[in-house]
This record gives sequence, C-alpha cells and structure tokens, in this order.
Amino acid sequence: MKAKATLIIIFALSTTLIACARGGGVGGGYVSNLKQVQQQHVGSYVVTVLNETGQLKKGQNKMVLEFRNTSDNKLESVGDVQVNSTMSMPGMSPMIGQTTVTPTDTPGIYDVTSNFPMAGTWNFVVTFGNNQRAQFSLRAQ
Ligand SMILES: [Cu+2]
Repeated sequence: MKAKATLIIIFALSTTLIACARGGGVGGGYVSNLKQVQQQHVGSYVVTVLNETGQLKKGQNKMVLEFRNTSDNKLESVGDVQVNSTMSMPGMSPMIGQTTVTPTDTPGIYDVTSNFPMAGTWNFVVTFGNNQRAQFSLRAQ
C-alpha cells in the first residue's frame, strides 16, 4: 500500500519535471516558479517583471515581462513591447542599460535581457499596446 503511494508521487513529480523542461529561454519555458521582481498596474493591465531569483544584479540579466488583464487575470498579448532602461547620474547624461525584448510563443509573455553596467536603481520604462506605459524602478545589486 505504501509502495503504491510512493509510485504515484514519483509519477506526479516526473510529470511536473517534464512540463518544466519544455521550451528554451526563461520566458519560452515559462513556468510559475519564476519569482516576481516588481509589479505595476497600468490601465486594465497588471505588468510584472519576473526572473529566477526575484533579484537583479549588475551586468547581464534575464527576465520575463508578463501582461495580464485585471478583469480575468489572464495572460494577454499586448503587441509590440519596448523597454527603455536608464540610470540617472548626477552631473552626467543618463547611463543606458542595453535591453532587448522578444515575444515568446505564449501571449502576454516576453523575454527580456538587460545589461546593467552599474549597480543601483534603474528606471525601467515599458511601453506597450496603445502607447501605455509601465514605469518600474529596479534595483540591481
Ligand atoms: Cu550609473
């Protein structure tokens, strides 16, 4: 009886692992085990920045941008998404954090890579849909 229960548990675990192994990039293999970095409500959308640790670091970062409709909490494609990532520097022109956004096969999920050349607070402005804008203040450590 006990062995049977163990087998069922192993089966359930392996099914979960197979589901997680699908897809390539962080967002391509989008699974709910990503951690939230920050979230904003913009109009009828909830926009969330996620990654594997929930924290950002100086240098190269892989993230996922998630767009959900607040009415049903379902993922929703928002068309072209652009990110402008800058750090204001006293007495200097802003520092740029090179960022690329790639749509994934899942509507509402976008892969994002950012290179933050400096630790500190980054203004991470996401433009999407009908010129809507989510403004994040992200800390890279
Ligand atoms: Cu800087």
